[in-house]
Amino acid sequence: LTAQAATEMPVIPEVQGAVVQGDGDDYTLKFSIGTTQSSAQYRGLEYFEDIVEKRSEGHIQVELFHSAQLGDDLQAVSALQAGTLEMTAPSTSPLVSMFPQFAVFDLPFLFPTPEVADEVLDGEIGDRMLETASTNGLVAIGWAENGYRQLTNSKQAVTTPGDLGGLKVRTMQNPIHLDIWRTLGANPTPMSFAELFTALEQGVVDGQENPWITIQSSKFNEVQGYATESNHVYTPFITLVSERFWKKLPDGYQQLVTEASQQMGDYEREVSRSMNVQIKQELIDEGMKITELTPEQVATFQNSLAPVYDDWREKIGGKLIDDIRAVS
Ligand code: EAX
Repeated sequence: LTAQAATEMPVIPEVQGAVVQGDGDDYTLKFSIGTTQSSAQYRGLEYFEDIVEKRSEGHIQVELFHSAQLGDDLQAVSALQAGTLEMTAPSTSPLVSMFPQFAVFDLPFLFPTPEVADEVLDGEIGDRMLETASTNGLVAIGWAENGYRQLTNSKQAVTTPGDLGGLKVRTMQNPIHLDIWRTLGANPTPMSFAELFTALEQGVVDGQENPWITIQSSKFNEVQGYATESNHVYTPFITLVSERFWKKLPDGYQQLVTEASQQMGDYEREVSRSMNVQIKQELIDEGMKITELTPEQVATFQNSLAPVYDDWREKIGGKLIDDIRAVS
């Protein structure tokens, strides 16, 4: 399966662009993420490494870390602020406590298609958000895709909110996600992604929600027999740099890192979309019971979540939501 997956995957593109002259100094750029080495995200990082090392002629050495080796999402962000880690790319959701506007991405069923998400993130709204997030020791330079989230659990097939009664669901550390699962009747517990496999394995929680790629690459399917293709939230990844590191970089290298992060984002989205389809099929082949919701069943979830949407619309501000809606 792995060999087959590799042949169908968008290949890593040739590095484009001229060599960039720095200031003669050498730099080490440690880039850490929470997902594993077999994630679409990690493939994106490999491309980033390739671009930055080639175009700086090795003056910037990129070191990649996966599986939260250097800390979970929030710890990695703190490390950027402290200047002990140069780059990370978390989901936007755990960062809502720092950047309240990111909450908009956690609204249920906001993005009808990935292309709409691309248009919003790569357009004026996304640019504005990168600016807003470039504070407190962080420089935000680009977007990539975590993707549409699907519910998994160890107990039973879930096709209606009624099936969720009392189910212990891990959520990201984010108040909207907590509200979503509470409103649907589940019993949500926020925790970092780094703790999740163990919590599922030990039955601390019965279920979780993440895109298909993460479900497989983090081996959640080994401890979760059921999945529901709910597509309830589309989560972006945001690419962040330590401001302390950024200030040391000559302008040309800042430009190079920014371009590389954008190229990484474009490539990673392609890989993610291709893997997503393939991996869903692999999970089915491996015996996971996946329920595909009918449009009517999706509507039932949407209707149940209308109060969450309305409540957070007020807190987030209707203008931003309307601007995003106008894109789709
Ligand atoms: O960033 O916490 C989560 O479930 C995220 O989807 C995961 O960390 C990937």
